[in-house]
Parts: sequence; C-alpha cells; structure tokens
Amino acid sequence: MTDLNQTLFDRAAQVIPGGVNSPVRAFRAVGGTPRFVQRAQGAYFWDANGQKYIDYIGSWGPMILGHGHPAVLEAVQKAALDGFSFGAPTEREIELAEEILKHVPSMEMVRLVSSGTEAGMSALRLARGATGRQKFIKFEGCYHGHADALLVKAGSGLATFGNPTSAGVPAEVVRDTLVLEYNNIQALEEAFALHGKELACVMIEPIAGNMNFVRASVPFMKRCRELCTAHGALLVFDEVMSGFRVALGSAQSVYAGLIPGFKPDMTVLGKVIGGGMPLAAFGGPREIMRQLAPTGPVYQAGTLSGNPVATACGLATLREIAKPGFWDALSARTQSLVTGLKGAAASAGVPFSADCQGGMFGFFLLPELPQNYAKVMTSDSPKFNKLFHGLLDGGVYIAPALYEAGFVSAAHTEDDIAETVGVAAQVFKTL
Ligand code: KE4
Repeated sequence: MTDLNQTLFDRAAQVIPGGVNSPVRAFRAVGGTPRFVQRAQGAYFWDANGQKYIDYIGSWGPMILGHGHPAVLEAVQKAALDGFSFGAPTEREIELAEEILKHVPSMEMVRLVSSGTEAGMSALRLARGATGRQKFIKFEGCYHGHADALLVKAGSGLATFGNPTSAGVPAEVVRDTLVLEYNNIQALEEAFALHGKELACVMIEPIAGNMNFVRASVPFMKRCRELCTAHGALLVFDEVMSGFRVALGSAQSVYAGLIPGFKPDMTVLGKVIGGGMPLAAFGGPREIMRQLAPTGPVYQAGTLSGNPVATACGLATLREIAKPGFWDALSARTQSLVTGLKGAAASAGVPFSADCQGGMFGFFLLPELPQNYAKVMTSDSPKFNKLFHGLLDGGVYIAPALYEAGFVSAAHTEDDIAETVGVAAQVFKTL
C-alpha cells in the first residue's frame, strides 16, 4: 500500500527545505517518515494514511485542552467573523493581558508577540536596554528560540563566552553570551565573580523541556536569584514551554512554593497562551516594561502582535485551564502515564527514569534523572529511536528526539494512558 506520508514528504521536500517548516518535524534524529497530519480531535490525530495516533506532542505544548475544544473553537470562529487582523488595538488584547497577569503576579505589564523566539529575543533586548549592560548568561541544553544571540553553545573553558551553534550567526553576536552548565552552582558563582557587574541577565528554562525534562535544583535556582539581585542582573524565566503548562501559575509558582518570596524579574511565555495559534508574550515589573517603545527607548514591534483571532484562541484556553479542578485532573493523568511507563520499563528490565509536573512530562533511558545536558546526552540514542518507532507503530506519538519533553492534555483519558502503557510495555521488551 502506498504510504501517503512518504508521498507528501517527497513532494514537500521539493518546495520546502527538508520538507518541513521546523527542523525537528523532519524525524532526522529518529529516522523514518514524518507523519503528515490530516486532522486532529481531542487527544488524537490522524495521518495522511488515516492512521490514528494518541498525541503526546500537542503542537509542542499549546494543545493543553486537546485538539478542537468546543469553547476554543467557538471563540476562534466568532473572532474570525469579526475580522482577522487590524493593526490597531483591540479590547481582547487587554483581556488576555489581564488574564495572564492575574496568574503570573511577578509581571505587572506584558507585551504580546507572535512566537516564543520573538518573545525571548525581545526580552533579552529589554534586559540589555533596561540595565545598560550587554553580557548575559544562558545554560547548555536550554533553548530560547532561534534569535542570533541565543544560538550559542558553551565556550571552550568554564565562564568563557559562547560560539555560534548555527551558520550565519557572526561570532561577534554571541561574544557577550556566556553559556554555563545547568544546575552548576560553582560555574554560576565563578561567572558572576568574573562578570557580575557586566551581566544584563540570566536567562533560564526553570524546568528545561529542551533537555526533555530537567528541573533547576532548588539550591541552584536560589543561587541564580541571589546572584542576580546582588549584581543588578535580571533573572529572566523562559516559560514558553513551562508557562501555563506545568501549573496555572507556571513554573515560577512551583519555585515560589519551594523558595520563600521567590520570583523572576521577567518572564517569557508562548505556546499555551496562544492555544495553538501564533501568540507569545514577555512581561515584568512596570519600571522595566515601560522601557519598551513607545514609552521607552527599547524598540520592539510586530504587525500581527496581539492578533484578534489568536488572542481569542489564547483567552478561551486560559479561561478553561483556570476552572476549578482542571490542574488536579491533568496532573493526575500525567502522573498516571509516568507511573505506568516506569512500571512497564521495570518489568522489562530497561533502565528508565521519568518526571512530570502538571501537563508536562519527560523520560530517559537512564537509571537516574539527569541534572544537566551532558548527562542527558549519555542516553542510548539508538535504543530511544527503537522505542520511538515501536510506539509510533503502536499508534503512540511522542517527540521524535530524546531531548524533547512530552505533553498530556485534558482530553487524554485513563484508557488512552492504559493503551499507551500497554504499547510501551511490548516495546520495552524488544529493547
Ligand atoms: P517558538 O519560536 O518556536 O514559538 O518558541 C521558541 C522557544 C522558546 N523557548 C522555549 C523554552 C521553547 O521550548 C521554544 C520552542 N520549543 C520548541 C520545542 N523544543 C518548538 C518546536 C520546534 O522548534 O519546532
């Protein structure tokens, strides 16, 4: 039988680089043919061959309600009838901004943009403009979008400046980017001792979903906060993935529960706040946000920023996830998946560790949860690829890369979880 996914992939590759509009979708890390989605509903999607999959990517996080939630669909359809885009302010942008600020009290103001990359890039520019400093710290394994200054890997030695990870990024652009090891307090203290007064910010994924699922340890996060405060640098939480995904108050509410009085200085958001449509944001205290044009000297703009259809999608999504009982149910469902996978791996004697928070989870074919990128990359890649394809053939769709997180939606049922664990149990036996 003709594989229509392959037919489409071959055709796509003629007109779109790699046949995809975002590299990870091409299955390069795992091999095989990407599944071209024909339609999705709830926890499922159907590919070009009509094959059904339980979806644990959910557009890489946005689809926390599942695909096609009726309230969201209705809001989008209604908004579309009122107009797609105006390039002028609308009331719904205010409503969405107010809803975001209600749940993330570390922010007093927020600017809406169209992608996480744009939000992260703009937050960095604002941190630099607000502090008058150029240097900043990021961590190996954290991804903050593809803006030039953020496409950088660790330098040769400790506390040295980064090198570009992509062609086309001039070395000068990453000259001020310091890349440290995640969860390494000593490296952090050394970097601040060397460069503290020159640092505009520390940008971090508090729960690093771009290393699959690695939490910043409490001591490490506490030290980030202390050193930023002591040296006048801003602590920027990149919560594009974790925001409104791990908790209604995002990851920062988890750390606020572990570190008395904790809060970041700025927050970058995306994914869930757009509900699957192009919408992201960055925000912080008034005195920082007012540095942004048109009230301040830091320029930032966007034709489709605060797009009226995207804001309808995001606002309807946030209103649903704010309803009583939503997070208890979602967290229990995610925990059920992780517990089931751990049990299946143990029964098959496969080294396995996993973690989850709210609707986000990660697992490793390692006996213990890794604490940094180097350890994550000790995972057995060929074995992961075999697991990936075994699950895929069984109708379970997880991220096609061992360094990517997974996502459960409110539409996933206990039956879906049981089916997933059942497929995994069979595949673990073949590893
Ligand atoms: P976007 O520009 O893709 O909307 O957001 C960039 C971004 C920023 N910060 C964090 C923490 C992110 O996870 C992302 C994007 N995440 C990837 C998944 N690892 C999106 C998937 C893709 O690149 O196709």
